[in-house]
Amino acid sequence: MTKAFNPRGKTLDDLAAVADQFKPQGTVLDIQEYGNGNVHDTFLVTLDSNGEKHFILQRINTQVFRQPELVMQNMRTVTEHVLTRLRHAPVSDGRRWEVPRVLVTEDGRDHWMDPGGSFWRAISFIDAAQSFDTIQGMEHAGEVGIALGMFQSLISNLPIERLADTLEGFHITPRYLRHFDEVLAKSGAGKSLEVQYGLRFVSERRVWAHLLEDARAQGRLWLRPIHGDPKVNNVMIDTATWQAVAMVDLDTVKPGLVHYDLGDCLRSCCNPLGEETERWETVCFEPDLCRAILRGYLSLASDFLTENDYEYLFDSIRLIAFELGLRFLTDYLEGNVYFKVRHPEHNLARALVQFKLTESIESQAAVILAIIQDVR
Ligand code: GN1
Ligand code: MG
Repeated sequence: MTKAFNPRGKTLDDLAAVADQFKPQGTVLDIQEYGNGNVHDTFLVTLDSNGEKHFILQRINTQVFRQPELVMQNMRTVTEHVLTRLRHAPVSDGRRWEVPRVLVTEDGRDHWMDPGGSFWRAISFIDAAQSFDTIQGMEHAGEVGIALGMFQSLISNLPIERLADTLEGFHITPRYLRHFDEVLAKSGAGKSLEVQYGLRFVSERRVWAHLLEDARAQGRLWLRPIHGDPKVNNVMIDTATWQAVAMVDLDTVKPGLVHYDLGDCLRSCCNPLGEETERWETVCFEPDLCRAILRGYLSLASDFLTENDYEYLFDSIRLIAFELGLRFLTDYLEGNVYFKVRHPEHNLARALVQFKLTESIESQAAVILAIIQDVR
């Protein structure tokens, strides 16, 4: 996971000075860029310490999260809620379950603004655990499902009024469609064959793409606290037991439909080639992985799911894959203003992966629906 050091305009000394704001229990030995996040800049800080040897340092992308203070507020609300709950009722099967903690500055603040106006925060590191960018097999899939079920069930009694909406429109597919139309109207002529395929793909599904929001408007589905980004590499796996031990990346914890979470988790995990593959033509959705994830998930989530929730499960898998493809394609057409890219065509390639995955989900609808029936 750790990549070669790339300070993004900051020297190691600059970053160490930022890290020092968060009262590390020891001297900073090393700072490396960490993980594959598409939005923030993330670093792993290593300390010379007898206590915790690592923590995560992040520069928040304030172009995406316009009110980063609210992101931190939500994160504190959620972690405190979960820790209190776990103190009163520890996880029943004795599994290790951890919650990333927000680290504070000398004066007790949950972030630090550098003189250039960048918003920095620090989060504890989940030790003796690792995450993977692609699914490693059936057992891993089952553990990812358990992690999502555990996370949602631990926050299921947190009133949504206590969570701010930190990213308006997040996972509201009709809003992404509207934005796509605006961007398309402004973009020039001369579209490559891949872009034409993408445009056709979107236009053939736009009426259907309203269905989750319609169900919400009709009162068939309702808002609950959700993770918002439960993709495969946000689940930490214990390196000794191979059990899931934590869900990280709590930026998008906010009120939403649990369907966004489940759809996102399944579109991420059931694509064994991963969302960054260059072999987009061969991307497919693996139903056996879907079964393993749903089994793990429902072992904890079946208590709070309703009949209507089940009714929209298949569509949510299809929809979130489609939606992410739409978001990547829009960003490509807009000039890569949202997701970080390594080359100009990166977001187009990512969009094609999600569209191929959507096609694979559609062509296996009967199989996936049967699995949903089966695991209930
Ligand atoms: C973004 O930054 P990262 O990798 O945690 C995005 C998710 C996407 C994901 C796709 C706030 O998450 O919605 O599913 O990329 N987060 C935001 O990899 O837009
Ligand atoms: Mg994220």
